[in-house]
Amino acid sequence: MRFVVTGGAGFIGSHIVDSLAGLGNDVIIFDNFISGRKENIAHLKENKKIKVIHGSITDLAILRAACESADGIFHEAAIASVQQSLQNPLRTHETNATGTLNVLLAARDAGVKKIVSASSAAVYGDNPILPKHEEMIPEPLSPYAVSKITGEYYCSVFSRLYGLKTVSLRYFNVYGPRQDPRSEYSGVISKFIMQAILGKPITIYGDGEQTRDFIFIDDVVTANIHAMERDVQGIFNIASGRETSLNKLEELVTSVSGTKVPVIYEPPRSGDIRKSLADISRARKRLGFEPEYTITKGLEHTISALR
Ligand code: UD2
Repeated sequence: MRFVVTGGAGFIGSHIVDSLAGLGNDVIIFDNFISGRKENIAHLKENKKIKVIHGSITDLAILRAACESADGIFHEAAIASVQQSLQNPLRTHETNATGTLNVLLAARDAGVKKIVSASSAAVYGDNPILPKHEEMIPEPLSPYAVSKITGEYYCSVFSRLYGLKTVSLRYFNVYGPRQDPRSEYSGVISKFIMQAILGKPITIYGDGEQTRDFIFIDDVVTANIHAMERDVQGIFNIASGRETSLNKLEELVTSVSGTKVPVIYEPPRSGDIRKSLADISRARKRLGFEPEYTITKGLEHTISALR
């Protein structure tokens, strides 16, 4: 089959491309290479079934050309940062909300059968009720969260109005190889690992008792493939269903990497969510999703890749 992966050179997108390529599919990697990186897809250079289109999802004409004769689209392209959305809400809206609308329009007009689109746990906001389940009323607290819930609404409307099948996956805290640790807002696991490997102090914002539901990249890829293959539509939490505190995470990173580095506690980040845990029963039941990686196993893979 033929698939388009928007954001196909990014952290999550490039792993989806690997999986699709491994199954013998034709794949179009669609990426503007702002956060996507050539290194993430360099190993696919010789694969004749993979094509790279350098373009932005804000450009409907290039998207249309990319989506011609595609069977399905994995839509991962986004500005995936809450903090950047606070600084430039319009840019986040253009890429994440209008960009998703463009992908849906291109898909509809090209007769694409299905879109699996990346959403985020950010749509739940700081509602203290745990675990978060898909029926809860969204409480977006940032332009990023608004842009993601808007993308979800467009998906469901396109499914109702035009018969385009859509799935939105609400990712919780995804981690794994190729997650870039170098930006100020990189995922905490990639940062902790980098600091541990370099022998630098690990920084914890707040008291470290905040929790996250961390999910390893390979489990996220499996969820995407199931969402495309199965006759399902709608919204699904993609997470491990387990809560890990930042203090526990620091212990795990140092013990798995066999390093000993000082821990520095700094004031909490403004807007930081205190607790995060997903109810994954809907994904289990309807996607056949079962996370395979414990946090320890996922950390082992991520540490050896980053080394
Ligand atoms: C995650 C997503 C984000 C958005 C958001 C929705 C990632 C990387 N980001 O943000 O895109 O969907 O959820 O709520 O998955 N921390 C430290 N030290 C560090 C870095 C972080 O203590 O050096 C803390 C941080 O204050 C937070 C936790 O670690 O309490 C997780 O931070 P993060 O940036 O990895 O992800 P999060 O949950 O803010």
